Amino acid sequence: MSWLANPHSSRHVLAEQFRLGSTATGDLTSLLIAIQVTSKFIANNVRKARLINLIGLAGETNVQGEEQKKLDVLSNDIMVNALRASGKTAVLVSEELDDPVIISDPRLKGKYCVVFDPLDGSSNIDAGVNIGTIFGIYKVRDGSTGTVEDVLRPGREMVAAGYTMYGSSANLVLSTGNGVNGYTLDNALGEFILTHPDIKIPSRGKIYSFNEGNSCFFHPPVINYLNSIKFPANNKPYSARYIGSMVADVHRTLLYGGIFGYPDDKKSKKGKLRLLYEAYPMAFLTEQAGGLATTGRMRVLDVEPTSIHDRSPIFLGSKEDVEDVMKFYAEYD
Ligand code: AFP
Repeated sequence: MSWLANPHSSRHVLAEQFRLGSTATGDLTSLLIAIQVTSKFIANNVRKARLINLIGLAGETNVQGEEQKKLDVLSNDIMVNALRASGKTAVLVSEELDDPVIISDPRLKGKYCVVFDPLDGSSNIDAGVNIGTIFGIYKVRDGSTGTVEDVLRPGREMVAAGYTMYGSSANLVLSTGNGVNGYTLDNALGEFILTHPDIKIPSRGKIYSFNEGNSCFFHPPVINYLNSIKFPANNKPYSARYIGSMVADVHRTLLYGGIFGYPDDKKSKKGKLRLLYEAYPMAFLTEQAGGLATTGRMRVLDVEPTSIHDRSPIFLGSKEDVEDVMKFYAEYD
């Protein structure tokens, strides 16, 4: 098995770093190791949540107007504290915080910016459904001391992106721009083991993943696309799978192929999902795995953000499936 030759993910991350070029200093590796530690911490809390009374609301509302769960708040604190303490970051953006965190202490300031959703899919927590942490990493612009402008940049400028899914096991899926690797947390060793090297999405899948409960709001290209895969000429309709937890829906799409979509519609003018810390990292991983990610009209990674909590429509997955949905959009332009 491939992981026997290269058993520890931190060692694998180091190997990735060497491929980034001679100017690499190891800072990105250190930052990725800090993120791995936060994932272990959060995974541990998710597993024990019911037992240590972490299920339920924290009594606050986040910037999206959503009620925060205790685990959301705790996961956010873990991420902010660990990333600040890593000494490798300059700017942090979290789904749970209205404003970016600017690291001002010169002893802690680094050259990377991390955008993250500490616990995505948290409405599923109480039901024990898979949830996850999503993150994307930018390097501060040349000459910048670390401002919000360093993260108001298209996703194509990210230097790394990934997620950790907390399910029957904790799975870390990561790209530093050289393909995508998947790691599984071995609880006995306390290490993420490389179990899914060089993930590639099949060029076409058989599964679609949309919240069709919103169908009455969908625009014609989406309705027509969905009809084309549910009532196909060849009588082989796609299967529907929708968990409502982006990390889990994207994880399945990366491994099995098919398409995940959360479009804009008559009710949600820009869709629901957040650009910086949901759409960009997942689009980055999808492209690195050989798939595509589009808003319907343009590449997700080319969208220019205007604020840190921007939303964006997204369709991602197998290349041919995403091209199909783009054709339906092209008919309406
Ligand atoms: P929560 O964190 O509020 O559960 O939202 C999860 C999420 O942002 C994303 O993970 C899902 O793909 C999407 O929302 C599901 O949204 P719907 O419930 O509208 O289908």
